[in-house]
Amino acid sequence: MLLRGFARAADVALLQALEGVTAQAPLRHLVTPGGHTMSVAMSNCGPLGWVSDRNGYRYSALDPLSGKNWPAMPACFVGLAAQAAAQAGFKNFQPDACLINSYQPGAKLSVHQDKDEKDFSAPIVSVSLGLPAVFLFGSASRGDKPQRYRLTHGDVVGWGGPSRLAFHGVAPLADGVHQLLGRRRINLTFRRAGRASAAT
Ligand code: MD3
Ligand code: FE
Repeated sequence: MLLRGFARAADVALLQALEGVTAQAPLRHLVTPGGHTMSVAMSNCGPLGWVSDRNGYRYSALDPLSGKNWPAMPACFVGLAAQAAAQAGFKNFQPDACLINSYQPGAKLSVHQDKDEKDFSAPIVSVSLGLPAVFLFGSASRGDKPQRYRLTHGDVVGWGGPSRLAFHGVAPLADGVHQLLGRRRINLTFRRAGRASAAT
């Protein structure tokens, strides 16, 4: 479900909270198991963070750069993710991981599935900030031609049910200047990476 502009009213608060997070856990370019350095810079907040290195992809409670826990998820992040999930029909979404993706012009994310989480019944909620991106949304099989969506500042998307394991990616970011973020796009993806939370 695409919620156009859902995060717009909170943009300044989100970016301010993000600065606090990246001051503790800086954005960095991870290396894939195949030895390629990713063009997207990443960090995390919350109990679990997604990491990649020569040994594989996984979620870790510790930031490999600092050896310490990832910073806590700011309250404005959690609130927005839960509100968006509810709007998309997922009650009680309690994310335990927030991956922060930072794109500069030319950065891209090749088509992939998100399969490193334990709980596929939970949705993924993504928040786009800054420069617009072309999001590629495929089906459950890699070969199908993906649909293209332009995601702009403040757009929020909830992916659940049959979409949860869809192939997806981001086309190389076109250059531009955004009023708040300059030559940059930030995407926050909220996930349930560990085991399912108890129903309430
Ligand atoms: C659809 N990020 O971090 S967010 C990723 O814009 C990722 O940075 C992209 O793909 C970005 O893994 C897209 C939207 C998204 C995230 C997870 C999904 C879409 C998804 C999982 C399943 C289906
Ligand atoms: Fe993904």
